Amino acid sequence: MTELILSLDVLDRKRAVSIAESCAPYIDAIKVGYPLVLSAGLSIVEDLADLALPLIADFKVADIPNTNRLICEAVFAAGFDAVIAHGFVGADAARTCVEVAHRHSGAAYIVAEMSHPGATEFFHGGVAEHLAELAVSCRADGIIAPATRPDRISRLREIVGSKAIYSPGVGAQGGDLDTVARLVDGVIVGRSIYEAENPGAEAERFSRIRR
Ligand code: 3DU
Repeated sequence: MTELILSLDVLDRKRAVSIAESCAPYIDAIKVGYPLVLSAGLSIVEDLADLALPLIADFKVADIPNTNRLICEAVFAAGFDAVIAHGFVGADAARTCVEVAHRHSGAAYIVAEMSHPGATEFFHGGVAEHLAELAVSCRADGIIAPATRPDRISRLREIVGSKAIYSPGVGAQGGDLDTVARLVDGVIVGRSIYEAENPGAEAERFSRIRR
């Protein structure tokens, strides 16, 4: 089963909770990032907790090991179940995120390659492969790989094996749901669902990948 993860990048707390509630039956997790946390505060986690879905903190943590540790401690103390971190800061810094996550019985995912057009400026020449190897050696639970470049997902799968691959970029960024769903453990979808007139109905449509 391929998971469907809702990327809840809306700024209004009430709207966020209402969208999450209507999508809840059709999704496997909710990804919360800076847009929502900076607008609504970390306490949004408490509002979403009633839905009993895993909450992923997409803070793309990218600092020195000590600061990464402090950030990840705050993430798990707030009630998140997983964190997304960058690997380009080096194995020591990325490993710190993984260690904090595992100490809290949570998960940590490393960004291997991003999905937007500009990502190719730096993610080329083996960089993403290196980051995927780093994720494996740091014992991360998985990687983030681009739905907009399915060939790259296949290449990174060769490196991470059975570790999870979660993939943003379907819909609004142009990635094709069915193509990507066959390659990954979870598809991350934001605008195509939360900007829809009926987000719950749209989430249900996307949830065909869970069957
Ligand atoms: O494009 P969407 O609206 O479906 O949202 C995708 C989400 O995934 C959004 O939160 C974005 O910040 C995140 N993301 C990427 O889109 C691409 C990446 O490489 C990593 C995260």
